[in-house]
Amino acid sequence: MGPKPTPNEPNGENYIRLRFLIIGGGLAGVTAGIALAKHGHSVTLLERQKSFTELGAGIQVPPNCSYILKEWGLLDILSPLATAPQEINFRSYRSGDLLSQSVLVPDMEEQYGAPHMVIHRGDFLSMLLAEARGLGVGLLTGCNVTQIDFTTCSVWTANKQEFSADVIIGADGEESFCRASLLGKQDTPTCCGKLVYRFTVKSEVMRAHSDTMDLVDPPKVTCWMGPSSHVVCYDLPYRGVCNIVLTRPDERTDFAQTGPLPADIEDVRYIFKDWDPVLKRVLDLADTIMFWPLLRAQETDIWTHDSGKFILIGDAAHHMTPHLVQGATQSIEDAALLGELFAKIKHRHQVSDVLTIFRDIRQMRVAAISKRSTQIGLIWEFEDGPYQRERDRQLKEHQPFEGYPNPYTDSALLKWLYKYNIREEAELAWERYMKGEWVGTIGTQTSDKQFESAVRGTKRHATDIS
Ligand SMILES: *[C@@H]1O[C@H](CO)[C@@H](O)[C@H](O)[C@H]1NC(C)=O
Ligand SMILES: CC(=O)N[C@H]1CO[C@H](CO)[C@@H](O)[C@@H]1O
Repeated sequence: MGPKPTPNEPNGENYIRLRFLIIGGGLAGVTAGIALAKHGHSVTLLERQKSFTELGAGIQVPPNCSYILKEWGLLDILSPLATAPQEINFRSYRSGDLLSQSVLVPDMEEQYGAPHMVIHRGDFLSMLLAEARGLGVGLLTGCNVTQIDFTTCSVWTANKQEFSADVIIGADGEESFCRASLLGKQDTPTCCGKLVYRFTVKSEVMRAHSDTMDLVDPPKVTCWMGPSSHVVCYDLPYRGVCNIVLTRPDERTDFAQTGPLPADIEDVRYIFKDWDPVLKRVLDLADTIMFWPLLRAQETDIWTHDSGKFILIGDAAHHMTPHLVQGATQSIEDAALLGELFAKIKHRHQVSDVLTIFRDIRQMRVAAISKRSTQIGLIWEFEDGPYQRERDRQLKEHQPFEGYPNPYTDSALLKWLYKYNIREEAELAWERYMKGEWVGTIGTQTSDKQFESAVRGTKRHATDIS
């Protein structure tokens, strides 16, 4: 007996219910769980920690991410926990001069159909977990997957529990066991020469000082551009804390663990001693600062296994610099596209094709966004000198143009980032697939039975090219 079709279930009587196993309970895994369960699939999620946790305080949710949440009916639950900053201000690191300003309210919602928001990561994850639970996703903690059989689609945890499914999704973050297992080699990410410091200051304390008051009231995002460094600050009123993130270069690679690690506050104050007095004031208000070395995994285009039953998503598959605040958004776009594509599946043997289509679509978009994010990072972090002066002149004196250093006023970029429609993308892809025009797929030309015998003993892809 099949489950009753949900309003989100476009396949009606034809639909098949697949069993998904998601490894990793961060934003990518939990949102994938939601997207798949919404389309009637059965989902079990395995988290290795004893509880679900998100490290770091704030996260920015740009319009296209909030748009997906809106489509899932979650915007009303999210809104009271989140804040829509009025504007983003880019400032010079030394003088604090305003270089460029983008108005976010109401512009983002008017132009892109959903607001740009900021929220505490913990609140965001809790809200998503509640939704996943409500949709019947099995959420299991303390399940440290230590072995995967890609062919039989089974996994084993450190305490010898076995789970199996029709499809396995590896969503276990940057330091991904799934990726190492897929590549068949140790794949420890390495430090990429940058540190990120994070701390919070009580909003009321920020508000009590005349020099820091403006950073939280009215709500806004402030970004200082400095040499090889940048700093982002915004208030999280629901938590009553202001979130501050600082990056700076650091060549050390010998950190005992990957973070969070406690930083010496005096060191941090010293490093930023030549910066805007307002930022120095904020640093004076800090009581603890944690830091993380930024990690970089080997780039890999291999996201799928030849078995056709496994895919990597989220940070386990792709990672990017934080400059377009698209890291979490790209994970959630992964989730949304998985949901849309697996809503269309009609036969079991199409699973491997869906994963191929997913991979092809996502790799192209993620690579382009990642490249752009890295470019913007380089521009934001020019050393003092002619390039920095010219950048600041462009910001101060020029109307926005394509490639402008303030990405939030680059309408060509925003259109590409935010007008991207996952549902349309999935529709078009499915049409092409059904016409037999998706290279690397097989499913439209065969039946489940023929497919089984055709692939038995055959390697599907000689190599995994994108
Ligand atoms: C999971 O298992 C691996 C391998 O045994 C171990 O190194 C790691 O610390 C474990 N993680 C957790 C959270 O238990
Ligand atoms: C992924 C996604 O849902 N994209 C949306 C981004 O926002 C525009 C509105 O500006 C929508 O049309 C897209 O569907």
